[in-house]
Amino acid sequence: MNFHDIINLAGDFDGDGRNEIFEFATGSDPTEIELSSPILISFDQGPKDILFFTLTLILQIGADEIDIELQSSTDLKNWISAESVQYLGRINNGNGTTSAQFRSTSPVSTSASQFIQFIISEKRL
Ligand SMILES: [Ca+2]
Ligand SMILES: [Ca+2]
Repeated sequence: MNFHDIINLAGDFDGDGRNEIFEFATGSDPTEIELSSPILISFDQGPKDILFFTLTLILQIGADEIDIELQSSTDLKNWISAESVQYLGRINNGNGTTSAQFRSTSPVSTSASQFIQFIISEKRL
């Protein structure tokens, strides 16, 4: 970000480790250091007390210029589109953001190591 309204999406004006496109996508302030994470990790209890890995990502409502892709990997080298992750829906947080929830389709107890990453990019028109 600079003072001429030309934004470098890869820049990090406030130095909090979140670049400008990430700040925009998650609804955080690009001029203030954030202390809370927009990504929450938990476990969701399914049928028969089976646990599933669950991710919640806070997103800015109306950030339609952004594409978000979910990818998974078992080795942190090879990433594929995350078909093993199910989108559960969104909850409106009442502050201009929503919490999008995703759940692994593999129970924790039967899963090998699984890594998830979000790819946030500018939508190509
Ligand atoms: Ca930042
Ligand atoms: Ca910030």
